[in-house]
Amino acid sequence: MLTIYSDDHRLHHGQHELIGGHFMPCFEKPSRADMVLERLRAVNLGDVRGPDEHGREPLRRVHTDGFLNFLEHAWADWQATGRDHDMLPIAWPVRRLRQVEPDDIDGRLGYYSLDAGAPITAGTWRAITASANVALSGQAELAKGARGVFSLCRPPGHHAASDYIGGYCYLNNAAIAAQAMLDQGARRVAILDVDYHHGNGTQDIFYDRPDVLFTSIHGDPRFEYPYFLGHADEKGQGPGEGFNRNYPLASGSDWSVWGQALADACRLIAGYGADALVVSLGVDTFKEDPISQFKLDSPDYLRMGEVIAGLGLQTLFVMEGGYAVEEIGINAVNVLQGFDAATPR
Ligand code: OKP
Ligand code: ZN
Repeated sequence: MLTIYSDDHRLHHGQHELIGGHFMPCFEKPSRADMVLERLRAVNLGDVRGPDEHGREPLRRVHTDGFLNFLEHAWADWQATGRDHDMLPIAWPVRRLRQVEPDDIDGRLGYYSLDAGAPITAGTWRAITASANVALSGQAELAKGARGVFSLCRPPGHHAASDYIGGYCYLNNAAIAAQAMLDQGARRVAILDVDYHHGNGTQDIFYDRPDVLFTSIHGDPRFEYPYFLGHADEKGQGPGEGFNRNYPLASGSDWSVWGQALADACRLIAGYGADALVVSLGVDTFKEDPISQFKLDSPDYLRMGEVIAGLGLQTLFVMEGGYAVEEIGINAVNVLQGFDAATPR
């Protein structure tokens, strides 16, 4: 399987995140991508190439202009106030507050954020646009006929919606790639989000649309981040009703439970008649992940890839989470190897 990867991910390296009231070193760090790349090379999965530049248009198909302009200039606006440490928001427009973009940079940061989990740094814009280009270049390979492609995106994207960042995510790489497929002639695209956390951003972007089926298996939001989306009764709205499906699972879920949710999601995807599949590939479902509560083991990721391959769809794997850095390479690449092994050639 071909991998698309850019070294520019390194330009984004946040210092701290808030966990349980403490500032801790960011779990979402450059070594995550390094470990995946190292494993790809160790097992000779296939070629690795850099992304092509796809420009702003495919980003505008998913994100608002106000949001993109904010992200592009956020660091300069922050520096102009005399600060050169990471940007983190301090106030959010919650219930009954005005949903109006302020002028002040701290106000705008809160306006365009879900949480304080996505620091903006000097290199963030370049890293996140490179990450989106990695997804779009993978999509372009699928358009040329590839059966499966791996977009080794970093930073991840699935918590980012059309107009907010959060949870280590800025641009929604998977949504941008799915939208590009539709814009290039696909009629229906399915998204399978296997990251431990609910893909609230992706769900929100496509919630009222029938041309994207969003399915997600994740920690139950009653007990787990992102807390405010990802329940089983979220089925889509308007023309999108019936095209959203969540599988919130209990803490401690292992493959015996998780694999059943996967089988059911695949049943829905198969019945949907998709032209292509995007997998939001987080491996923070691993039993030793430092911020997650599922119990998948490394061999389970091989099975995950095999089951996904059984759909017989052209598939773009887009890297999302996974914070057990020592095993992130083995687990992510196991999915790709399982997929390749189960694909007739
Ligand atoms: C990003 B992705 C841990 C705090 C959680 C945000 C997690 C973002 C995960 N108790 N903070 O979905 O892997
Ligand atoms: Zn996650």
